[in-house]
Amino acid sequence: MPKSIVLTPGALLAEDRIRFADIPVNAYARSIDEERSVLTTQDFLAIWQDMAAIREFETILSEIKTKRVYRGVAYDHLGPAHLSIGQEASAVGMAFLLTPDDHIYGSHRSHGEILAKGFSAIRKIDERALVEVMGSYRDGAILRPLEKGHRGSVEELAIKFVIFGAFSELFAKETGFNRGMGGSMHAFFTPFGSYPNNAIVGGSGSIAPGAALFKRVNRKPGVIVCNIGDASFGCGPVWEGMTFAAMDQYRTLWDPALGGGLPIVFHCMNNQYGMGGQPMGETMGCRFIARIGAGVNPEQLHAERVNGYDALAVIDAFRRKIQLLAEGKGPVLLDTVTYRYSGHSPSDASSYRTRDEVDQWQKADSLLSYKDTLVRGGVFPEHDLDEARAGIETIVFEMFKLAIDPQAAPRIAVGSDLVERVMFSNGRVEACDTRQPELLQDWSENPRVQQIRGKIRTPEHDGAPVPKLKAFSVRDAIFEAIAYRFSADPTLVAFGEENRDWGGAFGVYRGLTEALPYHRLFNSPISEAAVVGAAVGYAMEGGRALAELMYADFMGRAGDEIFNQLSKWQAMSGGLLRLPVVLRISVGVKYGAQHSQDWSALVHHVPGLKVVYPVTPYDAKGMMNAALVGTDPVVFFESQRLYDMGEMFEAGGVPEGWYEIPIGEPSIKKAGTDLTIITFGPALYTALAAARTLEAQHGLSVELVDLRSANPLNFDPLVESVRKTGKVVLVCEAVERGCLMQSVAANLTQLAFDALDAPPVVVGSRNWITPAAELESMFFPQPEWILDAVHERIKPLEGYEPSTNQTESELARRLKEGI
Ligand SMILES: Cc1ncc(C[n+]2csc(CCOP(=O)(O)OP(=O)(O)O)c2C)c(N)n1
Ligand SMILES: [Mg+2]
Repeated sequence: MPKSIVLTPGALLAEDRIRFADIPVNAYARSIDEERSVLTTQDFLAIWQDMAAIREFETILSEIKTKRVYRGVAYDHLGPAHLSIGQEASAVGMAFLLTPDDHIYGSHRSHGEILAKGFSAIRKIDERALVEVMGSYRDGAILRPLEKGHRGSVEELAIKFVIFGAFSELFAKETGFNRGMGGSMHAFFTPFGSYPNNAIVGGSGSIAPGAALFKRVNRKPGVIVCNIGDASFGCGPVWEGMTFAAMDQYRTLWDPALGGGLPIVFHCMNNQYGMGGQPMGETMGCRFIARIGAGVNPEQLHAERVNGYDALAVIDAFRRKIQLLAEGKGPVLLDTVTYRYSGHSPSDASSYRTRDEVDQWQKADSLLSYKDTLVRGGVFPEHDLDEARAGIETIVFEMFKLAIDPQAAPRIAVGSDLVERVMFSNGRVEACDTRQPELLQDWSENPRVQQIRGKIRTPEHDGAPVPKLKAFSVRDAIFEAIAYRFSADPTLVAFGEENRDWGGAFGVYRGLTEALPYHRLFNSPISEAAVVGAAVGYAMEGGRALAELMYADFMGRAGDEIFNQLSKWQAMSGGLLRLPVVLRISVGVKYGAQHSQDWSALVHHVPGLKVVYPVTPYDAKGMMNAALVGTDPVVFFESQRLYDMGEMFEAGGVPEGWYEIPIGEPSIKKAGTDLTIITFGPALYTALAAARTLEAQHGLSVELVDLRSANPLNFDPLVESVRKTGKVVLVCEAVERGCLMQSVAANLTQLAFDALDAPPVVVGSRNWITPAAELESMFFPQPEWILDAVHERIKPLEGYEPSTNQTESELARRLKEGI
């Protein structure tokens, strides 16, 4: 809570009443003559053509999915096709006024939106720039097949480009916008302002606010539109995204020069259904999605419900809403009423609605009614409109044929390493923008920096171990790396719960509050999904984000954002997006079952994430430095047990200046010849204690290796160590079943089987809930567990009496019982 906003009982306990304003429903009532004052004849025609193009695009897909042929052309499309036949007016109305600087994020049903956005952008970009965009995009890979035989204008070529790029993407062709790596539900084309569409219902709800944040923080022109369905408003992350976007602080605490509230429209493509569930009347209770705005902020998100069967009504609403965003009055919620006649997907038997209902909407079809409006209004004779529609339909059909042509639009060869290459970007970027980073003070004046200056960075001082209070700690190390990066990269922002005045839940950010303006370090709502989602959106737009989850246990709250969004977008974009996001996750102790779990195994299992867990000040600083100049998403675990830990291993101490520790390189903390102990996380210190006993009392020379990284991971030093010792124990604090060490053990068995005297032994926490602080020694691996495991399963220690049961039969029993 910022001290500048004072809360008094006098004000808060006074009698009052919460008032709501009316939310307009289908209030549009402009005549065609009134529209003529803001739209040109060309505009009216463009709206018509865009709707017709989308209708034809989706009709072709519908026919080939259900009949495998369209107008005599056969094609078997294996992937999904969530069609939006019936929704064209809402897509075109949404996109019509947007410029290429305005970015749309969408859903699994967004073909119409990316086409509409592309067509709209083409009309706002001059010919030279269009040629440049198409020619440079992936070195002309999409453009080349189109140029042959094209005789029309550059604008027509660009229209073909959009349709061909979209069809190709759906059909997993190399000529797709995203090289076929995204497909129907994820396709997008950033140069025309369409950004990722999301197969996770409501997925864009938490991501798009991060994109809007990027616009504000970096003073970029344009607005963000988050196109999601009506049923998506039942998703928690969508609510979190709206809450994040509507935080008071943008207007109460941030520099007004940034522009105020986030420039985002949550745009409900309200087609009345989920798959078959009906939000209105069945699965939700709000009746109108627009009502939700009233619960979010006093402005009620400027919510409005508009007739999405009338493109002109939607355009009118967007014109007014974009103006509000420009005035800093965002965010906005727009509830656009539409209907899809097509099934949810080709397997949809429409068992949830009557034929009569569909017929009524088809009679009210937006193309028919729009045509009628234009003809009656004397804008165009019917014949001209029919001709224009036939013309665009021909182009769509031609582009379909080109996209299924294996010569013009090849698929990546089976055996290609493309997917492998796009999993990580492996880049290095010092600064994501050229402007001066904003800081409120010189670091030399910063109280935290001054405090750190007096600390001892080496394992020993004057021949004695360094007392805890004087030691340069893991907490200081992470702070130092982050503080440096804030001076280097102007786009870097950090946010999460209790990040600012509190100094981060565990004090890592103490000192940053004085140094950074609000927009570079801020408290988020308790919305883990929005914290991670916004970091993803911020990075998609070109910035670098540092997000924080207070406890690893809360990863579940941001599950989709970590497992499906942060991890996958680099690859699903075909390598076009980079996601420089560092997600700091603190692993708890002493707080029991829901606050003390090491969930590193979950993220290790998910492709597309770099995962690290440094536990010494030297490693923590060097790896945070590496993570914050890289271009990949990094999950950065930190142990609450170790924030105060000083350096114990690096004789030269922790450098004050810049250095990097490459992600993926294990560290040999102590050399030895008889036994290898590999650790991950705080188990390093447990293993060190065990190693000392093994050496002192049993004459075993122990090599101690800290993985530091879970993924990527260079196995060479591990194999080398095991080849030398022939024996290996792997220790971590995650529950033993399914932990990272099981996977490392299995790989070592593959890679060094011939050198092993015994199978690798994994010592993890018990397969239980984490018990109370007083009982933790029953749960987390203790040094004696390691000795017992060595004695029972690797090499009997002479005269040794184990104190716990680490035998194979006990392992089998536990596995059988599931505990
Ligand atoms: C998180 C998640 N839950 C469920 C699904 C399966 N699913 C796909 S589309 C859909 C309905 C979505 O309805 P809505 O948000 O209204 O969008 P529409 O399909 O109507 O465009 C469902 C349940 C999913 N893809 N993601
Ligand atoms: Mg819907």
